[in-house]
Amino acid sequence: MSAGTPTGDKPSAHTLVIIPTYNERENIGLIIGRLHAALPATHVLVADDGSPDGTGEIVDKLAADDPDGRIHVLHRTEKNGLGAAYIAGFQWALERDYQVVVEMDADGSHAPEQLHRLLDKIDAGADVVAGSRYVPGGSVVNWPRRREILSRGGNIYSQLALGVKIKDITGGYRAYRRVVLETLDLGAIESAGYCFQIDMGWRALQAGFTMVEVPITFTEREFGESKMSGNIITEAFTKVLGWGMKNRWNKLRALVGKK
Ligand SMILES: Nc1nc2c(ncn2[C@@H]2O[C@H](COP(=O)(O)OP(=O)(O)OP(=O)(O)O)[C@@H](O)[C@H]2O)c(=O)[nH]1
Ligand SMILES: [Mg+2]
Repeated sequence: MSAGTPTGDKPSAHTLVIIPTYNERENIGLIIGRLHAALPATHVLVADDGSPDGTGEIVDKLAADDPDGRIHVLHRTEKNGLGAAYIAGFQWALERDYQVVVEMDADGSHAPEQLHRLLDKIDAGADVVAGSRYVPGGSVVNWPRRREILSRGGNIYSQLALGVKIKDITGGYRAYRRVVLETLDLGAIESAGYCFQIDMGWRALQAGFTMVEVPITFTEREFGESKMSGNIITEAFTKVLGWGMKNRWNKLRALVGKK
């Protein structure tokens, strides 16, 4: 058993990994197989938005064939963005007794073999753990220059606009302690794409939860299509600016009110 294998009554012994999917038939079986090879006791919920390529049905079959009942599927009827799929998955997790909920992409960008790094920090007391490309030891594999500039720029922009020290607040490899999801008003989150991770992180920090980063190796997808679009980037840009300004305004008002 490796150092990172969850045992006993640690929160990580009750982990659900949520994987949102839209047309990931080449990837989904591979990623679930890798996850269970790395951490056999972990449960998975695939939140599929009615993928036309049959991803949902592939997972139905994997679930039926898993004697340990670790694989679950949420069949959603419309493509509504990764954020809405995660919210539905979080609600599903909270109706059951999972203690840790993980976000992971289907496309292999988030290595299941590194999940223990996130879970170890949860077991050590962190509320939210972000897998980070931009802390020492973190890295990105196979990214075109343009993509890296966009990601680094988005993170620097978010740090400045929100005044937070998280180096990779846009990343989508995260672990949440159950209480965080119970506390946040999940129904109020509207962010669809890229912005969803910033939104969740910002809300958790605002609510007073601790967020720590652990280094990860992020590998760009080999199979299937990217869903990144101009709309997603514009949404993030304007929303983050709005949150930062609102926060500073509230602080200023509180300061003036005290005088
Ligand atoms: N359920 C659901 N999942 C989605 C949707 N859009 C994206 N996803 C999934 O969310 C995860 C991340 O999407 P990607 O297309 O990899 O986005 P990305 O990582 O920003 O883009 P790439 O760098 O090109 O991979 C993948 O598992 C997708 O299948 C959606 O509308 N609904
Ligand atoms: Mg991806």
